Amino acid sequence: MHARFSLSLLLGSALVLAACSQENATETAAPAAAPAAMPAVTATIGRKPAPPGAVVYVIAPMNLQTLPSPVRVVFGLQGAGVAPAGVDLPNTGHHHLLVDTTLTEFDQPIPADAQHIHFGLGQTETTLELPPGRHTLQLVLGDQLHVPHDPPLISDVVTIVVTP
Ligand SMILES: [Cu+2]
Repeated sequence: MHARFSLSLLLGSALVLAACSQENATETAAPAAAPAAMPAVTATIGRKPAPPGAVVYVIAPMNLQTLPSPVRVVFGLQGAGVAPAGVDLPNTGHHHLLVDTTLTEFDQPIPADAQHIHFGLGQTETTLELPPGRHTLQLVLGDQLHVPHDPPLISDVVTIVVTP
């Protein structure tokens, strides 16, 4: 039910109406009518609860390391599992690597661009081509819809210097 409902949200409100019970459909169509029962659209997208004690961290490179490009980045995750994007399993997610940026919006899908790299196949490492200079790396886990967990599972920032 949850997966079907979430997928339907991507496909449009018409499918939400078809997929959900009459009660939910009514609230989705008119969230202002029942603000206490279902706090608006954000809650219908929702955020997966983070498994208590779960930690995401950068295994390599080390903070303040100086190294040449390409840079091999290894993702660490404890207390939660890796699942491919689109797979709705409790206590799982897939990695996202933030390069020279950070995340400020946790209630919506993580952007997908050169600075927000998704590993939707469940990868746990990557190799980055980076220009010489100082760079920051940070990992954040996202759920099957690329939305951070609640609270977000986000790593410490790793700062590196790439040599010419
Ligand atoms: Cu993603």
